Amino acid sequence: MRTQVAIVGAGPAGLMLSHMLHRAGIESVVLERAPREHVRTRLRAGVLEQGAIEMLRECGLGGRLDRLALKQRALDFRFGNRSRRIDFDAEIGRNVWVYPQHEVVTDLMQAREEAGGAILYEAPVQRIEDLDGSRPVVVYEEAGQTRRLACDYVAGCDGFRGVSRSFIPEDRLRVFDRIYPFGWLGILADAPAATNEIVWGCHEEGFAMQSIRTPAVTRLYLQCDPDEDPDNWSDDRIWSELHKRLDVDGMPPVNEGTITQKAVTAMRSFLAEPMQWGRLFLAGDAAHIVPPTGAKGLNSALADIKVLARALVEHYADGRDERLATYSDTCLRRMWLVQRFSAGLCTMTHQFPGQNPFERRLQRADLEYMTGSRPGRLEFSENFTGLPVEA
Ligand code: FAS
Ligand code: PHB
Repeated sequence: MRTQVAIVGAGPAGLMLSHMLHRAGIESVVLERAPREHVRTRLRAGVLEQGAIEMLRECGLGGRLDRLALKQRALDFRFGNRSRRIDFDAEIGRNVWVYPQHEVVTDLMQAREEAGGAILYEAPVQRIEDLDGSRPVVVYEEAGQTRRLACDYVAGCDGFRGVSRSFIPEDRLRVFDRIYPFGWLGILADAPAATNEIVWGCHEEGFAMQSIRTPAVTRLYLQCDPDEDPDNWSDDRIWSELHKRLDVDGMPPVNEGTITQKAVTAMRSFLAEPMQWGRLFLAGDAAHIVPPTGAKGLNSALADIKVLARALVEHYADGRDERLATYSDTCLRRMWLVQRFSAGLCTMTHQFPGQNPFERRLQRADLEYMTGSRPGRLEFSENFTGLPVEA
């Protein structure tokens, strides 16, 4: 089989690239290891930056998004028994929207299927050959048979545990990694959120968050041990910790409801350089991971795809390859700023084992400055609502 762009992985990065290339008349084939419904229903990110919302709308994917996405005008920080809001509208005039990742994936799958897009599920990629030539070949398995897909370019959109990154020679690949000594216990509860805003509890007992999925479903997180077993957390224990870490005088307490989903997510900062090798281009979690604190995982994947799609369109439409040649530099310049923001927020808002009183007071001073000063509120708002994709 042959195509112009072979895409490994049908997560948001892979599907978005396939959609954008199709709109420019460029052929692609998406090869996905997992079954379709597994990919579509995975619960992950919840927040889209303004740039991601605009990108989805510009690509004709604004339909359900404009009906279901919940615009967020502020983020409410809770510490020292007080609520301190950072108002994005007032600080920067840009926003984020709550629109869960599985909805984005559903919209992308529907768009590709309506357009007759080639997405092969349960078709794991085993290896990629001839990346340094002009005709790479992606070798994958389908229905027990080994098959070969010849192409012009390969987009490695296969996530952190994918295979694409391994085809950059080990002596040329540099990885930067930090593993945090905590994770998040994430729950879904059948209850409207107590306030219509994302709330962060920066408490001495640990971080907590109230986010939203729909007007009737709340997404809540609790800092926990990285290898925590969700079954160790009874519903009573969960609600007791959420009240302790999020409730403050003068604000509605956390709204309890039936817990319908519990899972623990580990925390990591990871970045691989370069993000391209020969005719292979890495995008999204295949190249970088951030702790979910700053809500940057999904948004960074879409930002990479905006750069890669534009570069491939310029190649096929005008024969111009400058953007392909500088793809990695363009994405890494932005990704290091995203890593800085995500790691800094994680460090500022979470409790670290063995932290001494001086370090705890520095954390509190950081929170006071970020929420209590105009420069602090502006810097948070600029990063949280999304940095420019290409400087
Ligand atoms: P993905 O991992 O989504 O997709 C990669 C795809 O490639 C998968 O479907 C996989 O099956 C496929 N694949 C892998 N190997 C393959 C092979 N050999 N052949 C073919 N296909 C292969 N981000 C946030 O912003 N906020 C959050 O709250 C948040 N929570 C998260 C919770 C969890 C448990 C996880 C794992 C991630 C979370 N993230 C969060 C980050 C997440 O949203 C990612 O950033 C986002 O899925 C990145 O999208 P992709 O790069 O497309 O990678
Ligand atoms: C989420 O809703 O999953 C979410 C919201 C805000 C964050 C991180 C995650 O900062």
